[in-house]
Amino acid sequence: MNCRCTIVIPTLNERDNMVPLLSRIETAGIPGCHILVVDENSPDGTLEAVRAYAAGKPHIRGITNDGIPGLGPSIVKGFSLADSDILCCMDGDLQHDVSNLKGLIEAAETHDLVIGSRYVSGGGFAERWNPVRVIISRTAAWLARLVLGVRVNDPMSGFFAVRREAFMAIRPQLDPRGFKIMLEILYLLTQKGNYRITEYGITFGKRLHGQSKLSARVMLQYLKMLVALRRR
Ligand SMILES: Nc1nc2c(ncn2[C@@H]2O[C@H](COP(=O)(O)OP(=O)(O)OP(=O)(O)O)[C@@H](O)[C@H]2O)c(=O)[nH]1
Ligand SMILES: [Mg+2]
Repeated sequence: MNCRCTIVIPTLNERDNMVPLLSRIETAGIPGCHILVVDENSPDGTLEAVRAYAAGKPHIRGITNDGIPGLGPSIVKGFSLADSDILCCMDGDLQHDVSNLKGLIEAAETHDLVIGSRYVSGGGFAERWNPVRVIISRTAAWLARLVLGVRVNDPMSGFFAVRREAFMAIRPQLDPRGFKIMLEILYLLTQKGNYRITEYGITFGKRLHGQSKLSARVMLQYLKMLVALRRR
């Protein structure tokens, strides 16, 4: 998979979102772009839908996460398999707007980490978000800044691009069970210093099909991750 950019899409029960997402990415006009879907054994047939769509398209692949289960390990697995210069991650639920993809990837030509951000100029929400979710998101971001000292507006983002060289430099230090992998990458690159990090405005959409995986357990995992990272 030697190409300029690989877009890694972690999935858990996203069958109905996959064909619209893959076809939107294909028509977005991103040169030399490959897509790698890393599925968590979804019982709803997500992987089958991806493979059916990808038939005869060598630039699209769907694999199963057969290692440590979870979102973070799936992304790390996808990034580790891709040998493109730029590694990009986006959700499989259509909440990440494909029209932001080209700009995000282009910004990674001159930066080591580009964070798709809802809270910088050009970023925002496609429609009014549930106020409880806004409070959870803002609090989680504030905690990341407080505990880890990261100076970015949207440290929780799952829409980002990282240069492979930078990813490989911190790969041995990543917690294989890691949860908010972008935040972990950001923290490790910041600790090392000398990496070019920027935020790029993205529009965050509403989930159309399938269910959110955000739960009290996920929030607790996040708090544990902040403490574990800080202790390292
Ligand atoms: N491979 C893998 N993918 C996952 C796992 N959990 C969630 N995902 C995928 O990761 C992406 C983000 O998960 P979401 O549940 O949408 O999380 P979110 O966007 O923070 O929450 P919502 O705004 O409520 O949708 C989606 O593409 C999910 O299908 C997992 O354990 N393994
Ligand atoms: Mg989502």
